[in-house]
Amino acid sequence: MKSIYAAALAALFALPATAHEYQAGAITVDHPMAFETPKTARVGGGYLTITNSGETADRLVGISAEGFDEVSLHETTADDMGVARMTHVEGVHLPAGETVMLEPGGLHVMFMGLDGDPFEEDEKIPATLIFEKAGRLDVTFNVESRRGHDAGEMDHTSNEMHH
Ligand SMILES: [Cu+2]
Repeated sequence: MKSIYAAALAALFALPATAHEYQAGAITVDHPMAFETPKTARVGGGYLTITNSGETADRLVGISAEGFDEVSLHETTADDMGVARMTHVEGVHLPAGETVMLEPGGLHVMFMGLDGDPFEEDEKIPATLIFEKAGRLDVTFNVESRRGHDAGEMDHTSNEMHH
């Protein structure tokens, strides 16, 4: 088992410099990030991984960040025709002992009101996540380049909003 442990440890230290995590009670938030957006984008998506290592379920009930018209929780779903739509969600259920990903094509944070001020690579976006039980947690979303990511993530650069 020792070699597996060593490999895991090596992998840990091999994480890119952009990896970062935050903790509040039983909740760990890993690597909040957003992709850079085109200059004309009005909205930008935010992504993160939430692990609830507690014995009871929790819930992400909101997010706030200064400098935006609105920041909310969204989910992208495909309708019967395969057309992607974004809908506002009231909260994200965080079952005990489980990890929930907010990622492109699924649950995500939507930063609205970017008009004229796009997300740029290496920009940092301070935000506060609000959990029902764990309370408030200040995090920083790191803006990353789209290079190396496929077009499947492009839905958040669209100027179209579907509700
Ligand atoms: Cu959205």
